[in-house]
Amino acid sequence: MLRPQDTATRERRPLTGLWRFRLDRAGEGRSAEWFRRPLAQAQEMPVPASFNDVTADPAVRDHVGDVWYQTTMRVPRGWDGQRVVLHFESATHRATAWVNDTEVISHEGGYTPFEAEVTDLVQAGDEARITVVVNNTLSWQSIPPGVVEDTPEGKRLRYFHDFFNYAGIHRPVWLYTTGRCHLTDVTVVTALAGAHGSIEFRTEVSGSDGTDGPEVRVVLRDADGTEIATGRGASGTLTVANVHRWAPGDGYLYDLEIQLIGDAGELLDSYHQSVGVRTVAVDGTRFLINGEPFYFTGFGKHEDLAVIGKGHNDAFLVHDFELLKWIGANSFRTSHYPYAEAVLDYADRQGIVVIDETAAVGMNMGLGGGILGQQGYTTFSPETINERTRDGHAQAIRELVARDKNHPSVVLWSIANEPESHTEGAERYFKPLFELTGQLDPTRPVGFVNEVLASHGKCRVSQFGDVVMLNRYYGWYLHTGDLETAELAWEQELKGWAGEGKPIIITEYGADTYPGLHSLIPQPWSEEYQVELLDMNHRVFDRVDAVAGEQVWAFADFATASGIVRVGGNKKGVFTRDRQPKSAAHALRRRWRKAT
Ligand code: GCB
Repeated sequence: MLRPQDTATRERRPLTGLWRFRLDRAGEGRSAEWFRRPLAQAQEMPVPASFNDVTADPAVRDHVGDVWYQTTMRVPRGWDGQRVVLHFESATHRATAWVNDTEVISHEGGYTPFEAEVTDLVQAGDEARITVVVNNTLSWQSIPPGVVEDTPEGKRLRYFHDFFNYAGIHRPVWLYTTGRCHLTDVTVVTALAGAHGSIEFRTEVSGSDGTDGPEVRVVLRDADGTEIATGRGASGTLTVANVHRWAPGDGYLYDLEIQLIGDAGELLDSYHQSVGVRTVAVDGTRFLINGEPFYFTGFGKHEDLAVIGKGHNDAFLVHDFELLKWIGANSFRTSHYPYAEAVLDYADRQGIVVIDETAAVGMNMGLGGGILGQQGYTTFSPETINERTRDGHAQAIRELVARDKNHPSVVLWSIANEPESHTEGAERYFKPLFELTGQLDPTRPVGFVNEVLASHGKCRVSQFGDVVMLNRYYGWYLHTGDLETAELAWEQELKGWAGEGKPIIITEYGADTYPGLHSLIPQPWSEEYQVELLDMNHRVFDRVDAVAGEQVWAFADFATASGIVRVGGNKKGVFTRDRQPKSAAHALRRRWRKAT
């Protein structure tokens, strides 16, 4: 699925702003067909945003079930004769949409796009009513999983991941046009040979009359807009002499314009694909970008902001990347779900490296939101996470790769965060998912993020990965407050992993830290302890050659479900939720800026 664009042949209108909104407390909206008329008893709700924290009403924040959104839009008069598509960048965790009285699409999964052609349902110059029911319930078959428990006070949603279950229309919604004959997909794969680069492209087209289809032409322009190569045919390879490589810290992009040309030479479609020419490979314990060893520095992040929750916000997008640069980070992981596409576009342009993760988080009944503790269920079983879950997980991987395959910033797929991975059930569950990811994208390494219950020697899933990704809380959940013991134990485990001969990326390490809390002899929760814990980790990493990267948990403090180990959310941020630095930010800046 291509992102909506304004081009010589395409036009798009955002459906952002205030929509009508209503909780469906009794779950009656679908049978009462609320989409047929203006939403009654509605309040206004911003799109994009999570709905949870916008109002002052706990019933909204903690609602479990359906919520309804509705807007109207006047279809531009000039769109007569065009193919019209309704496109959602995401709706969390599932949604069904109607245009006027007609259902047009349903989609499962909270962080990937979906769209429906609505040409026959709208009229250029007329208003169209767009209604969406969004559902935030999690089940054993959803990605991520969760359980709805019926209590005398109503439905309560229990989930096993450590961030608040924000929901709603988190990203922009678009109405856009194409001609009848249009491009439906493009894939680019780049390679380097000395000073030359090559761009292999493959296109897919729909809606053409003839058996031959339209002629496909491609034009490659450099960042100044100068044409440097052209090609013809649905697929092919372009060569770029003296290529300007995409590299960490140098987000140089070429523009590949794909044109569809009709029999009479008319332009049927034009679409622009950014291309960063770079290679990614794993060589023993080294992670290579453009053939050179790359060491990840940075964070696991969240899409998480006061009031707007997981809603995408351009000001914070730019600000967060400014902070990454300020601190000397060269990368981040989209923990624990695919982020808004605008984030990946920006990472491409900024030369920031991304580990791209699915929403498969919390598949581990030995943990509770990163914290050791039994959840009272069996992780993999016919009644819990089962083959149907795996089908959904496979679909989540397909949608992630389809969406993000052309981003040069994305160098590694993470297909799950901290699932149970020491059991036979886990091995059976994950093997086909690794195979699938490798087939979908043979150009990028694949991994998953391991947790300590499957420490070295116990994990039965890491055998399938190209890299080892470890989340470890030595000095926090393990050996709390005793950094000396933590250091020894951590080094011992890490040296075990190093023997596997794969690059090791430490995808999480850190300590909850209450900003402003100080202690002369560093104690857990103080700013000093966070600094010392990170220092201890760095000493260990620097002694193990196979370590190819360090990403601190977390970039910023974030909201979680309430619990006795969370103080107004998870406080492992190096920045506060409003992006002010804790002492650790300055310490990391000294380490990472020196290294680069
Ligand atoms: C983890 C999880 C992350 C949690 C973190 C913590 O291992 O991957 O989602 O937030 O630990 O702080 O406990």
